[in-house]
Amino acid sequence: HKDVEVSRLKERNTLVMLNKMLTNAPPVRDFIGALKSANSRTGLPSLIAEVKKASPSRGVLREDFDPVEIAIAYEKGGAACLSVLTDEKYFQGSFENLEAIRSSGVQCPLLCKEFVIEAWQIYYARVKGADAILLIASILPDLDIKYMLKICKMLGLAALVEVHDEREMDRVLEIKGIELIGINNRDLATFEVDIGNTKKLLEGERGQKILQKGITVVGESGLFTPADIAYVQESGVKAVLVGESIVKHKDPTVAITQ
Ligand code: IGP
Repeated sequence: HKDVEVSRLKERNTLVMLNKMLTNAPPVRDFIGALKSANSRTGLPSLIAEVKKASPSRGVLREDFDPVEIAIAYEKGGAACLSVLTDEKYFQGSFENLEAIRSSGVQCPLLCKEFVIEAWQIYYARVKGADAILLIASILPDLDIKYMLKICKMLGLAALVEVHDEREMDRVLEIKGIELIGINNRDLATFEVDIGNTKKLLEGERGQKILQKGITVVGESGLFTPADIAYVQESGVKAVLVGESIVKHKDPTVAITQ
């Protein structure tokens, strides 16, 4: 009983502390707005370019990884927004990277890529300069997603709600207030990639429902060539999230413009 009491107090202290830090947090930029305007300007899916050092399935992607340098190169290449891995355990990312990119003068809105399971992580992301946060449906019960969407709203952050299969898509389509859905082509449990997944989840009634609700859809993972992008665009996505293929390129600016 005492342990529970102590951990509650600790959590309360953390939130009080984070609340104080919020007064010094930089202003939030419009993540979804940036995606929409790039898409309507070019007629192509807008790009969320990912600052990713390593992944559990591919190991280290770039030996000379410098997060700020890569972020600047992405912006120069025309990315609408950036995604910054902050997870340390699997992706060798960090909140320091997020903070460094935010204070480097890069203007693109930033998505914090973290495995969020507790509310304080969202506050923390905001404090470190995020404009949007990832919520992964496969690791969050509906009730948590609803609760976390409220927190995002309160903080002014956009939420990218990520799904991988029909069941998860149907779950999140029942939740009110979702504006941005990511369809992951990679199965986080097996690392298997199928870029046809985006299309599959947008077919038929589901696609209609998403359109009606005015939700912006992002096609995520496993996209390497212009043909891959064209393929997911056909299924109706307004944005794509790309990591490996551009972070590995000698010059990430060139990688984007190709
Ligand atoms: C980028 P890729 O295949 O272009 O490097 O994928 C991005 O979609 C991927 O990193 C990702 C991810 C995630 C990472 C999608 N959802 C959830 C960590 C957690």
